[in-house]
This record gives sequence, C-alpha cells and structure tokens, in this order.
Amino acid sequence: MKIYLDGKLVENEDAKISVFDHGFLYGDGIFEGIRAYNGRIFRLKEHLDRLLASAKAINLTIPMQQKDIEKAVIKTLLANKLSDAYIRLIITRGRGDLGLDPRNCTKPPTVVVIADNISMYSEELYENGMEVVTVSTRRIRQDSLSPNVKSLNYLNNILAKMEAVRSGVMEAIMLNSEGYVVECTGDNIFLIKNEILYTPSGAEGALVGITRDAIMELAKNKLKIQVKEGRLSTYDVYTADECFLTGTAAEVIPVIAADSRQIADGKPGKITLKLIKEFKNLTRLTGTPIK
Ligand code: PXG
Repeated sequence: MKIYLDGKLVENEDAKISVFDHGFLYGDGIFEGIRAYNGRIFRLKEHLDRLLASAKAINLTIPMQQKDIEKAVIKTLLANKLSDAYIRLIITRGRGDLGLDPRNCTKPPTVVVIADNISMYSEELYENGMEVVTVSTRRIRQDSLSPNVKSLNYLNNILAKMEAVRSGVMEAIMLNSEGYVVECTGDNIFLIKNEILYTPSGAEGALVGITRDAIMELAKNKLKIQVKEGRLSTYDVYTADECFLTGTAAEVIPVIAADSRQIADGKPGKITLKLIKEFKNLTRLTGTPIK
C-alpha cells in the first residue's frame, strides 16, 4: 500500500511521523473521511470545503490550494489502483516541541492521505439492521468546540463507542448536554415517523454530515417526503417507525432497536430501504472521476 506523506508517495512501512508531531502529542490537527465508488470520489468538493473550514477554525495554514489537495487524493487512489475506497485525509499542526504552543511547530504542517478498503460493520448488520444504546458520555458542548471541526481528538466519541461495545452493541446514541439526541460516534442519526424524515439539527450539536446532506436531498427530491431538522429525544427514537444512521465510513445502516426497545417491527424500514437504494445509485453515478 502506498501512502501520501508530505508531497511524496511512500510505502506503508516508510510512512512515519515524528513523535513530536502535535497531531500525535495533542490531537492538534484535522481530518476528513471520504469515499470513492466506481471510479468516482463522492462529494470531494464538499469534503475539501469542510476540511478547509476546519483548518480555518483552528487557525491552521495549509500550504496547498484545494486543487492540490484534490490531486494528492487522486494520486493516492491511482497509486493503489483503487476505484472503490475509503480515503483518510489528515493534516496536523506539524512537528513541534513538548508544549502546547503551535507557534513552535514546523511549517508546512504534516499532510497524509491513506486509501484503503473498509466496511464499518458486518454485511449481516447492513442487511438486517443493528441495535444501538444511549450512552452516558455526552457530546462535547458546542460552545467549547464546534462539532463541525473534524479534529484529530475523538476521545469523546471513542469513550462513547467503548460504552456501546460494553453493552454488546456496535454503536452509541450520544446526547448533548441537555439530554437530547445528537448523533452516534461517527454517524448522523435519522428517524422516520408518519412518513416524515427527522434528524437532529446542527444547533443540537450534530456534525452536518455530507452523507446526511445527500440523504436529506434524496428524501426531498426522489422520495418526495418531508424532511425536518430539529430537537429529538430518546422517546422519539423508541417510538419511531424507522431509524437509520449515515456516515462516510458507515454509509447508510438501518437501526432496528435502541436501548432494548424494538423499533416498529424490528426490521429495516421501507423508506430506509428506498433511501439506501437511491444512495447507492447516487454514489455509483456521481462524483469526481479518478483520473
Ligand atoms: N458525526 C460524527 C461525529 C462524525 O465524526 C459523521 C457524523 C458523518 O459525517 P459524514 O460527513 O462522513 O457523512 C462523522 C464522520 C469512524 C469514523 O471510524 C467516522 C467519521 C469520522 C471518523 C471516523 O466511524 N465520521
């Protein structure tokens, strides 16, 4: 496997970063998870826009134009002969010293692109749906750190994931500090009730996911159903007709139970299945060609 590291493609075992890199020392950096399907990179511009917005928010100067980052992603996919892939784009503050102050870090920062084949959950779960639990680890308050900064510090979400795994399920519903449903550890959450699609709004502390956007568009334009963003509680999850999660890594996965309550008949819902079909079509046919 070839990895893009600071302008060069290197072998996996040669892709090494200093222990003084502030991405390693402090999680001081940002990333994007992107997918390519059928030789096309899905919503690349949206991912790069969000990456640059994350960089701006943490005052990190990237010495590359958006076009150059796009080229680095394409180069990595071509070098690994991948037409379907999960791409991890990482930019750290760079090598510094022992101390938080980023002024001591190298410029330019460290830029890494990894491309691989991953599937988040087993095929069985994608087909039959999965169970989730509400966990006690709350999402970080957005008046401390915006959920839209995709930073390298995911400890909050990792602790939530560990709670879920301890309960014997694969994913956690995370609440905001007020106790309302926000999202899962790396996915947005959707509910369907009386043929209306609901999802927690950005104001509740959810990351405005790119898969989330795509699903909302498909629901409105292809399925002609109403979409509402707002405040949802665990009660809404338990009493929903359908539930599913979305994310670049997870794609779209049905949820059939939450906190031991079966959702409707405990099978992936009809609208969920239609959205999965539409999403598969969209990802197969649109995106930036890898060439
Ligand atoms: N919420 C959070 C907290 C995320 O980190 C999403 C929602 C989905 O957003 P997109 O734009 O991908 O539809 C994410 C992003 C993982 C993993 O291994 C997932 C993400 C990031 C890093 C790792 O599950 N997802």
